[in-house]
Formats: sequence, structure tokens, C-alpha cells
Amino acid sequence: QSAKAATHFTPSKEDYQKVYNRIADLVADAGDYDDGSYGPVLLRLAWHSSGTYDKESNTGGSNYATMRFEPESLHGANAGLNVARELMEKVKQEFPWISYGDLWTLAGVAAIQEMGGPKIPWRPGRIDGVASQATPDGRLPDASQGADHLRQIFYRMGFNDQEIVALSGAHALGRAHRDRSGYDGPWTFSPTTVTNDFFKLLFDEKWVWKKWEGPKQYEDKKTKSLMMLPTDYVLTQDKSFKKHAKAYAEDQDLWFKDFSKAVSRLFELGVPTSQFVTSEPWIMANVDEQPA
Ligand code: DDH
Repeated sequence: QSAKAATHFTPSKEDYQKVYNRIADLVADAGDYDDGSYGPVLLRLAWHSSGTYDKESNTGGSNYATMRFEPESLHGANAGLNVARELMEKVKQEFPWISYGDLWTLAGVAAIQEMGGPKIPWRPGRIDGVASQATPDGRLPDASQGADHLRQIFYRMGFNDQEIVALSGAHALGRAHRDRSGYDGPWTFSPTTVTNDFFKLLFDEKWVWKKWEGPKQYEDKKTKSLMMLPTDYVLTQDKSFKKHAKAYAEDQDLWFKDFSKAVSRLFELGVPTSQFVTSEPWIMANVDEQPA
């Protein structure tokens, strides 16, 4: 137990940068895990801890990190995220003063930035909550559904169509796992680099239903090595979603800009403004921007 946790310790931006750096080490040190990076699964943890927000009741979101508790940790949508939570436990041991909500969202920021994505403005202030603050199952999107469902889920968080599409571009990263969601495979050929390839591939490839025993998903006709979920494909079918998806396919800078804004907001859902230690969010430095 660090003396810092016992006394009144007010961490500075430099202290949070140390945590960021430690997370970045772990992201890169993934050995044979998946595609050689923990970045995607860490981003998914940050997103699922934030995306439970409901603006009407002002419940859920990243403030209390309630995914630490059952039954939220056992919700179907969170299958496999124990990998990310256990990894972050190592960082928590080293920096016991950081709250889980700050740690998990900072991990999402580090994952995006270290995998070549845009800067994600971030600030600390989340506090550890209790199990009774956990949200009911069903607040995160169901991949088998369509445009109405996407709007229902994301409007509830306070996002609009453009932001829904911008956020969905996160599927440039990582892969679906048979033993987690039931789906299978990566969305892009570079699942550990942040690019707008998710949008490009949506329009450039021909997507057909995969013939298998698993849940309904698309595969690219040409290589049969990539996948799209029904909720991904609908971004090319719904008129309003399509307009934004096309714009992001044609302009990576535009997507980076909109993705950064939307993710920054996503990670702050459910956190009272008064809890933040700074009114102006910080830009954390990437590992390669710091002296070795
Ligand atoms: Fe996602 N996502 N996601 N997703 N997601 C999965 C994996 C990853 C949906 C379903 C799935 C976002 C939106 C949606 C990431 C980030 C984000 C998987 C596969 C499913 C299923 C899980 C597994 O088997 O391991 C659906 C549905 C939506 C939606 O309706 C919009 C958003 C907004 C983000 C974000 O980060 C902002 C990432 C990263 C992964 C890859 C995880 C991994 O382990 O690799």
C-alpha cells in the first residue's frame, strides 16, 4: 500500500501521465494475445463502462465503474471484458490512488492514442461506487438489430446520428470472439491501428451473409476473412447514417476529429461536472512524444 493513498494526495497531470505510460506498456506487451495488442479490448472496457448511461434517469455511465460487480460483470455484452479488467488491476496495484472509472477511461484514451488514433481530451474525477449503482442489463447495443435499435440506445445516451456513426468507426479495431459474443473475426486488415478502414471497407467490399451455424453476420465476398455485424452494415442502409459513413470513408481527418469529440463525451457520461478536477480536459502525451 502506497503512502500516497493513505495521506491526502492530490495527483497532478504528471501522475496521471505515469498511469497512462504504464497502461501503454501493457497494451504493447500482449505477446500472442489476439493480434498482439490489448488496445482493442481495453477500449471496449472503457466504452461498455460508459455506454450504460441514461440521460432521463441520469444513471449509468463511467462514474462508478460498476462493472466490477455482479451481475453487471456477467451481462452478456460484457463477456470477455474480465481480460481487460484483470489487466487494469495490475495498474491499480501500482497506482492505488486512481479510481477505477478514471483508470478504465484513461486506458481507452491510451489505447486509441497508442494505436495511432487522434488525441482524446480526458480529465479525471470519477469516483468508485457500490454495487447498487449498477445498471440493469440491456443498455448496450445488440448487434443483431437495426437502425431503430441503434437510435434508441444511443439517443438514450444523448448522441445524435452523426455521433452514432462516428463512434461505430471504433470497429476498425479488434475482433469478435466466438466464445465471447458468438460472432467471429476482425472488421479490418489492421485491427491494431486506428484508421477509417471500417467505413472504407463497408462501401468498397461486397458483404454477404456468412454461411455458418453462428449468429447472423456478414463476410466480405472476396477474402471471406473480414466481418460486419448487422448493426455495422445498417450504417450503409439507413439514409441518415449512410451520409455520415460515406463522409468518414472519404475523409479520415474528418472522422478522427469527430471520433475524438464523441469518444471524449462518451467517457464522461454520468460524471457530474463538479467532480472533475479541471474544467478544461487534458491532452495526454503519447509514449513516443516523451523523452525516453
Ligand atoms: Fe463494439 N463490438 N459494438 N463498439 N467493439 C464488439 C467488439 C468491439 C457492438 C458490438 C460488438 C462500439 C459499438 C458497437 C469495440 C468498440 C466499440 C463485439 C465483439 C461486438 C458483438 C465482442 C467479442 O466477441 O469479443 C455494437 C452492436 C455496437 C453498436 O451498435 C454501435 C463502440 C461505440 C465502440 C467504441 O469503442 C467507441 C471494440 C474496440 C471491439 C473489439 C474488442 C476486442 O476484444 O477486440
